[in-house]
Amino acid sequence: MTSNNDTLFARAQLTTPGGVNSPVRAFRSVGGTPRFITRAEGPYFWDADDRRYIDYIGSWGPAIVGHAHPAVIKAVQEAAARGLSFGAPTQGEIEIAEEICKLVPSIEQVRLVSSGTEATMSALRLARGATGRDKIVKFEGCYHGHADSLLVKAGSGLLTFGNPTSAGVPEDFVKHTLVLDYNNAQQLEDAFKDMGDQIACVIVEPVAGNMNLVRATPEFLQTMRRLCTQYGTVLIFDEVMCGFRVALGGAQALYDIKPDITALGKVIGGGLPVAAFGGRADLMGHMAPLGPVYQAGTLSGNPVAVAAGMSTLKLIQEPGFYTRLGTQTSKLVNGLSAAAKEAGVTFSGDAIGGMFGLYFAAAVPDSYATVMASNKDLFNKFFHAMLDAGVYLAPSAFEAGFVSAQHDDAVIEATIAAARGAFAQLV
Ligand code: KE4
Repeated sequence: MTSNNDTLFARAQLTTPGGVNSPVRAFRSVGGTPRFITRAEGPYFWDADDRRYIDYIGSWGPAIVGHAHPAVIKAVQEAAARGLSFGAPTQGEIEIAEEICKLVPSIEQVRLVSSGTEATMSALRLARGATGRDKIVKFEGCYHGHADSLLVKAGSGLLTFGNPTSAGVPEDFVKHTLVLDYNNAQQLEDAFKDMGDQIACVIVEPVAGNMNLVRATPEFLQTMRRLCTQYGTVLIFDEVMCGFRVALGGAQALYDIKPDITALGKVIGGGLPVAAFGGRADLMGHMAPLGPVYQAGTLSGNPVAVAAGMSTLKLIQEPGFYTRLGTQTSKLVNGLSAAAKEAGVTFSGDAIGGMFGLYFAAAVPDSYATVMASNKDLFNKFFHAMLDAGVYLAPSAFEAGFVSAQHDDAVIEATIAAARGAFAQLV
C-alpha cells in the first residue's frame, strides 16, 4: 500500500532537489522513504500516515526540552502577536545575549545569527580579520556547516592542504584549509611547528557529533589550547551541536578549557532559527560596526526566534535538568548495549549529557578512522527495524542521537524493547 509519505516524497521531488531542504533528511544513507512529519509533542512525532515515533533526533539537537513544550509555545505565540520581525534592535536580543554570556563565561560579547553555518563562517572571518592570517585548521569528521572554506576533506599528505568536498568550491577557496586527524595531538603539534605563525584559527567540535559521537581527548583539546595561545591563533569551539546539549556550559565546561570564540546554535533557538558566535571582547571588537570585519543578517536576533530560545534557555536551568537528562541518556545506551549483547550483536554505545552515539563496532570509537570502520550495513538494518517498531533514530550511521527532557523511563524502556526485536533480526 502506498503510504502518504511515499506520495508526499514523490510530490516534493518535483519542486525541491531530492525532495528535502537538507540532504540528511532524504534517507539516502539508510535507504527507504523519508517520513514527512505532521506534528510533534514531547518525545514523539507523527508522520503523514499518523504513525507515532519516539524521536531521537530532536530536530538535530534543538528540541532538548521536548517538542511543543507549553512554555516555549506560549513564548512564541506572545512574541508573534507583537509582530514577526522589525529589522531593528529589541530588548529580547539583549536578554538572550546576557543569558548566553552568563552561561558560557568565555563569551564576553556575542553576535546573534540565524544558522550554525553563519555562526562558524563569521567566526572564521573574524579570526582571519583579527589576526591578518589566512590559514585555518579543521579536523576530518567534524562538520561546521556549509561555508566554502569548511567543505574540505583531508589532503593527500598528513600536512597537505585540503580538497573540496563539494562541487562549486574552487580549489582556491580551500587552499588555506588544513585538515588534520581528530584526537591526534602530535600531528597538531607538528602542524604548528611547521606553520603556526600563519594559522588564523583552529576550529573544532569539542565533542564531535557529525561523524557519529566521538569525544575529544582532554590531551587533544589541552594541546590545542596551548598551541593557539603560544602562536596567537584563535581557538574556535564549534558548540553548535554540543553547546547546552552535553552540559549547561557546553563541552568547554566539561573539559574546563576556554576557547577564544564559541559558535552556538540549535538549543539556543529552541527549534527556531537562532545561532550565535561570541567570545573575547577584544576579538569581537573587530566586528562591524565597531571594526573592519563585516557580518550582517536581516533576521539576526529575530524576536520570535529569540523568544523560543530564551524560553528554552530558562527551562534547561531548572535544578537537576542535566542530571536527569544524562541519567536518561545513559539508561538508553546501557539498555541498548545489554540488548545487543543478549542478541550476540557486536555493538557499543556512548552517552554524554543529552547526546549519544550507537556503533556497530566492538569499542566506542576515538577517531574518524575507527568510527568509519563500524558496520554501516548492520546499522541500516537496525535503523529500519527500529523505524518499523516506531523508534526514529538519526537516518545515518554517522550521526549522533539526542534525548530530550521528556524521554522518561517508559519511553526509554519502550525503545529498549523495540531494540531487542531489532537486534534479533540482525543475527
Ligand atoms: P546549521 O547551518 O545546519 O544550522 O548548522 C551547521 C552546523 C555547524 N556546526 C555543527 C557542529 C553542526 O552539527 C551543524 C549542523 N548539524 C547538522 C547535523 N549533522 C544539521 C542537520 C542537517 O544538516 O540537516
